[in-house]
Amino acid sequence: MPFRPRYTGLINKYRDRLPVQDDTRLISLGEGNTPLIKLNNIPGLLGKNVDIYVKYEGLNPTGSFKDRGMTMAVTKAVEEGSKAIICASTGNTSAAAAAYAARAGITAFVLIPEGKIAMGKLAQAMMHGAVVIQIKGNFDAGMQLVKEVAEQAPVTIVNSINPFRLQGQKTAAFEIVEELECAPDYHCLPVGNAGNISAHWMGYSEYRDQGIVNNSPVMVGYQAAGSAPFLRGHMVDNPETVATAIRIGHPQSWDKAWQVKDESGGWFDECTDEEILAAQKMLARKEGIFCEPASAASLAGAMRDIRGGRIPEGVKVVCTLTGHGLKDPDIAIRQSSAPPINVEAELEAVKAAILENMAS
Ligand code: AN7
Repeated sequence: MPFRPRYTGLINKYRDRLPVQDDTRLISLGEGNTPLIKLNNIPGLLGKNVDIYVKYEGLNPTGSFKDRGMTMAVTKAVEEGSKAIICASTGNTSAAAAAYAARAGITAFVLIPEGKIAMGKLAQAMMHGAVVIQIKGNFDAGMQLVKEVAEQAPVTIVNSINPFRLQGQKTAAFEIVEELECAPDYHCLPVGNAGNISAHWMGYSEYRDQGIVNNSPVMVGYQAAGSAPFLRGHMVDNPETVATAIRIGHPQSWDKAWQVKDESGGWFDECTDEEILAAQKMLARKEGIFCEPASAASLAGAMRDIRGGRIPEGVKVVCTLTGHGLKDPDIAIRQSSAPPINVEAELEAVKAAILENMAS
């Protein structure tokens, strides 16, 4: 047969490694199976001999890695008879919760910080029919409220404190190992609540402990400088960053993430907003890959550590690009160096614009 079985999502692919039964009704949108793209141009620009791969999680159904966790969380919520889910979110979790709830035919309540989530994410939550509750406070305040309200109302929390979320998200590590036929030497991620870095480490550890591979990566987490509790060593009360997805001062997976750092021999570091935006732009212009600002923190940090030698030459580095660039069109347009050229709809004017702008 020239045909392969249709890909039907990560729970079906990894069902023997996930907490589901044979007869569990799967709530899936075909998430996972995202490309691992080897960068062609950036290593040369750094003047270093390293293999950098990006795991393009922006190509999940709702445009971020959250879908990996949400397919599991909503599948289990429905299995347990829940009729409503709830989350606090900087945007991507709310988009994923809204979509998977729609798919399942249940209600999603999402608490978001007013004025601080990217336009694409708000559009998604609204379009999928979630009940969007904007609070006059940040993600951390929303998270606290969600925990309190879930004790008094029949709603299932689908933030990453829901253990099924991390189970789903660990499959990204499986995919990387399968493609590289080994674990990478270094794996760099942006860190907000630190759920994703913890989930990746679970996945890598599982494959290593079961002898599927004999190595596991050094895990490196990068935070935005204005929202960097792991660098400060304590919670941060008024986090700020252009990368609104990781504008989080009270990470929910605090202990887990420190354990990941220790067990993997890794580290945390911080990137300024300028470094994050520069990396986002470099990836878009030199490699043709568009990620959102938070995602670019992984590459911004990795590039700095490769230049400085903390990540040595001759190694394989994977950077997770957690969300798609289209999530946040405002930031992209605002920092674009080449605004559109306005001309009359005439041949001479278009020709002149082309000749003036030919790369020499
Ligand atoms: C693009 O949507 O917390 O360290 O509420 O959207 O696992 O929290 C988003 C987090 C990185 C950080 N990149 O991941 C939310 C939310 C993007 C993100 C992170 C987020 P964690």
